[in-house]
Amino acid sequence: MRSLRFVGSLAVGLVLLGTFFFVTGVAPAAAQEPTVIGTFALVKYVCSADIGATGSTVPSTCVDANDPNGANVPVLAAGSALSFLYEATYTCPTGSVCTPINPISITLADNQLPGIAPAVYGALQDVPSTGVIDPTDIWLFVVRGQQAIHLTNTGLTLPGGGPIQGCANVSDGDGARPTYVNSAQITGPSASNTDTAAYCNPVPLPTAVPPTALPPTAVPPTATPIPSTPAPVPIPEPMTVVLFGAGLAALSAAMAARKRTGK
Ligand SMILES: [Ca+2]
Ligand SMILES: [Ca+2]
Repeated sequence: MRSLRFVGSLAVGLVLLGTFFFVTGVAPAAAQEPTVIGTFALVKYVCSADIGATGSTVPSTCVDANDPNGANVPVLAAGSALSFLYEATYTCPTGSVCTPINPISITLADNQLPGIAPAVYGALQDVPSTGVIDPTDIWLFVVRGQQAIHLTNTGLTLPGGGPIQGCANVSDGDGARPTYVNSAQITGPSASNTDTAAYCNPVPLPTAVPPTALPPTAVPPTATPIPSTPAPVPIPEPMTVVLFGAGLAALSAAMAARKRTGK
């Protein structure tokens, strides 16, 4: 009799408990999937500007640039401002209940930026917005204060390796050249993912060539003036003196006198 009353009480209790869960919609803990850590997907961007400390979108100056020879690899002048942006998406396996992740419990490591920890930039999606990374949240992290490296420097070796030959298909059409590639990894509790980004410099302009000294201009020989033909000197005609009259008589007398005197 006592056992019948116990069974009856248990049945009533189960009915009441079932009614409570039906009304509140809260499932008993024993019926839930085990709480798990979700997965992270990482997209690493290279940004051709200082994108600031905070934001809730991926700035237009940022490109994914996974393929070092892709057409979207930015061409950045050496010394120009540069940022890196890291987009982390947290997802939960279907049918599982995932633990929200505290941002400080994940790490972002960039193989070309040893010792630099990306800082929280903002969230593309943050539901609920309670300061933790919930399933379906998308959070952004940033590294600022970078400058594009002069990648053609002789003997340059980057911390994570390279430069490598890339930028074969960028829009300037100047072909392959030394290219920077970095790989970032996000690691949360029991989850990780990697992604890359790349950039290169513009092909240096040809070194200005000083103007070549022109050979002296050949001076055409001065034309020798052709002397003008002197006017012919008139040759005087032989002169015949004809004496007549008194002149002839005087000449004859003078000749006769010279004959007498013997002179
Ligand atoms: Ca990328
Ligand atoms: Ca959140």
